[in-house]
Amino acid sequence: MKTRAAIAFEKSRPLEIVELDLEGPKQGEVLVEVKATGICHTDEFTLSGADPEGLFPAVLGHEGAGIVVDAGPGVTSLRKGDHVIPLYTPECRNCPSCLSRKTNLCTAIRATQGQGVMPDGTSRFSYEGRMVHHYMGTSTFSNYTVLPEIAVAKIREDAPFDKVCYIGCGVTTGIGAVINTAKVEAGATAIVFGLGGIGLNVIQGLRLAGADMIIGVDVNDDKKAWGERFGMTHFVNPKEAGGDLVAHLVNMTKRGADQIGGADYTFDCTGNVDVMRTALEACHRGWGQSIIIGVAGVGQEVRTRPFQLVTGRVWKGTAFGGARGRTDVPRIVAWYMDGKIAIDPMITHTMPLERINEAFDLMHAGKSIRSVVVY
Ligand code: NAD
Ligand code: AHE
Ligand code: ZN
Repeated sequence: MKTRAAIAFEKSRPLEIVELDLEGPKQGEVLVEVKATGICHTDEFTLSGADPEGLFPAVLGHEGAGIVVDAGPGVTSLRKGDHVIPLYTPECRNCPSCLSRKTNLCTAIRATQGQGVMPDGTSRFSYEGRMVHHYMGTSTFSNYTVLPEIAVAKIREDAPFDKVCYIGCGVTTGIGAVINTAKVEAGATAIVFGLGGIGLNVIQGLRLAGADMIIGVDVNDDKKAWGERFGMTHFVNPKEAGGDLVAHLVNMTKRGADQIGGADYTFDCTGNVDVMRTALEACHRGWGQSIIIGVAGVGQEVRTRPFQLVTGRVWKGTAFGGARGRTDVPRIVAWYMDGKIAIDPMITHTMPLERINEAFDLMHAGKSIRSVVVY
């Protein structure tokens, strides 16, 4: 069949809207009509050429929602008409990682996913006879996409596609980082670095968990009002921290008889390795945990004095907020439908596929929180 899609032919070039050839679903796969897709900073990261796993040409996009329109042989848990969210972190419930109950990082199809192909080693996408890569196993910048059954969460039918697509990455990552990875407790003190599409969801997760002090840090002053809307209690622009951001944040979080400062939890939502270091060092000695969410480009490495860890600070990372997609995503959709979490105000722009490059321009200019393409 033919499908309208935005292709990344090469790094750092605008996406091109073309008619692609798409093969139907094979064993264990489903064909999904994507109704809407968000544009996450990670799409930009890969398009920029910074992603060590980046492959071109590719159909990017990993934050979608849509409807199953066909199922290949052997598919048992989905059928035509099901409303779904594609999962870049699948949940096979059978691999050693799924069975460990210690991680959400299912390994069933991770190798082929990283090679831009389906689990049988081939791509379903082609253009003018040339193979086009899948991306993160989802490729939601195509109106139709093929997905392995284990990489699809079935959701309720009354959930609006143009909003719940954001649960396919940003919402789940931010809230999950708080609840699943950090396991933040009521009364905690937290610092969130980077108040974009992920950071604001960390903030709403912290409010949900009952954190007392929620400090937001961003180089863009416009983000102060955004953070406050979702529960941020204090804002810091690093430029106004007197040259030593760690000392400034530690000072702000001083409490107790010994007046030792530092947050119980910090979250990097920037992907900047210097910010990651600041986030770790702004943690409370003895127990503070710093969670890395941002993804850093090829060749980038984190650094700190080992003494920071010797004195009890903990460095952790999280992918997809530690969520097990087929189990957790339908629950997060229900939280949204019940009004427990906000999504609508964070979707600042919607556009047709033809204007998808504007979403990247808005992101670069710091003018959007989330842009969503509606097919
Ligand atoms: P975004 O562009 O919407 O937001 C980034 C924010 O960081 C912006 O507000 C920007 O002003 C701010 N910022 C940039 N440099 C800063 C600095 N030095 N100090 C403070 N603030 C700074 O991006 P997003 O969609 O929120 O994504 C954030 C990061 O999370 C990206 O690296 C993305 O790739 C990553 N991500 C990771 C996961 C995961 O599963 N681990 C999931 C989604 C996104
Ligand atoms: N491919 C990159 C890393 C990119 C990355 O870390 N991706 C996150 C999701 S970001 C979603 O917006 C992730 O899930 N990572 C775990 C995994 O298995 O990919 C690189 O550095 O090679
Ligand atoms: Zn993402």
